[in-house]
Amino acid sequence: MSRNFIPPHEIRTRFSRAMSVMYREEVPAYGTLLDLVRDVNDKVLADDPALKKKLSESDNLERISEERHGAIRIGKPEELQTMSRLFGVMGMKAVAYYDLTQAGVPVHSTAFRAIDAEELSKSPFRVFTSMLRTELITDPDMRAKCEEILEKRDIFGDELRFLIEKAEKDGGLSDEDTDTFIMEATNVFKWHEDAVVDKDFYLKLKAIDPRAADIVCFKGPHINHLTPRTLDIDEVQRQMPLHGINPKNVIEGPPPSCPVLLRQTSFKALTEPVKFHGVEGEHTARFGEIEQRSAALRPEGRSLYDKLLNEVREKIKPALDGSNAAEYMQVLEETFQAFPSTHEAMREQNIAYFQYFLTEKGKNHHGAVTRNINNLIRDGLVDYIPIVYEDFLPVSAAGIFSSNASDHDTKDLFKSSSQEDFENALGHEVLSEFDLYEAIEKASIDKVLRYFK
Ligand code: OOG
Ligand code: NI
Repeated sequence: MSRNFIPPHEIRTRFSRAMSVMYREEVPAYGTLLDLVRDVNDKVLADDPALKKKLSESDNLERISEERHGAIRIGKPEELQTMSRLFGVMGMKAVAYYDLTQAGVPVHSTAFRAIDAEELSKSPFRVFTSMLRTELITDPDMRAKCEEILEKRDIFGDELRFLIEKAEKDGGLSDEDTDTFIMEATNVFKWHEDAVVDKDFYLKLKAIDPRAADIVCFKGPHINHLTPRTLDIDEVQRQMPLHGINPKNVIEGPPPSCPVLLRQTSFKALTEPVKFHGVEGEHTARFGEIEQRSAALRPEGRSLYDKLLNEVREKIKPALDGSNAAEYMQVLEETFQAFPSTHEAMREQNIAYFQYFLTEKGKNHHGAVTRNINNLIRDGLVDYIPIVYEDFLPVSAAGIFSSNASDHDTKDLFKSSSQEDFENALGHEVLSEFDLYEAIEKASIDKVLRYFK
């Protein structure tokens, strides 16, 4: 790479900051949430010097409260392909496939993110990207109209296309080009108050599916939420109402006692004024979310997680009015007693991924040892920490769509799984998240074992 090029992780960081500034301006409640997250994080660190020390070794404390993900929804394969190239400039690749039709939402998705350990530690910022499946709009007339509207639009513009091509051709972007690139890229995701359809069409499409209306009726794929990292999600959830923001009823994901995957919650999507060809109306889509991440699970761990979560849902579904929230959390907690609660147990049962490193004792050790990772751990020469889960909760993603976009219960409307269709639209395959975690784990084991050679 030329010396004058800005490294992809820096473009990614600048992009996530620019998005944060824009979104705070667009959605003041999001700014309030960010302030709250920062206050709670500061307090957690002040109250727990050991945690502060530990985090200062692995994370940049100044950036602890920054955004970790955002989400967008797009309308056609050409947009997905260009999106893939746009995120590619920032070192982000399509990882994992999420079939949201399983929850009655007519989209399927991937997450664009950095993939290796070093890049992730520099900036883990990721964007959950969903594409509308117009073929699931059953009314032929409405479907044709949606496709016609989407066909006509160009959400990127010439300048941005030019810079994407330039970055691909030259292998990077200069500082100046990076500034323009960030400005243009951020623009793609900004809010447009003026819808591109009339109010009747909007209402008709919204009645078919509110997410379809969110995608088709506006000029571009406005960012629909950003999500900073919190060190105490239960506390932020508790405090949201005290700051005038209205949280969802329950935190999604595993219970507090089970440090796997991620837990997340958000404030309910806001109803905002928009104009339909000059006619006043409103639209509900945008919100603010928080996340707390833990261990990435192997397929076996994921199956156990899914199984237990399904058991929970068979026993109790969180009511839309929040009336059974406490009971839900209790059932969740009880059901997940069947899940190992310590990382040690997860390692023994081989259900999570770990990163291995030399202890001080290991670094000072001279002489022969058996090159067996378990013995090295037993002898205190090697230790391990879980690999952080960098992806999304499929069920949880669906939960977000349904509880934020409408008040209807999630329906099991569409049933087909179609990763292949998605990959055809994308123009290439998505990466397997499991393969990526496996590679990070293996590289860390190899490195440790090489030391004792
Ligand atoms: C995406 C929802 C997925 C998450 O945190 O699970 C997501 C959407 O609402 O468009 O961001
Ligand atoms: Ni999200």
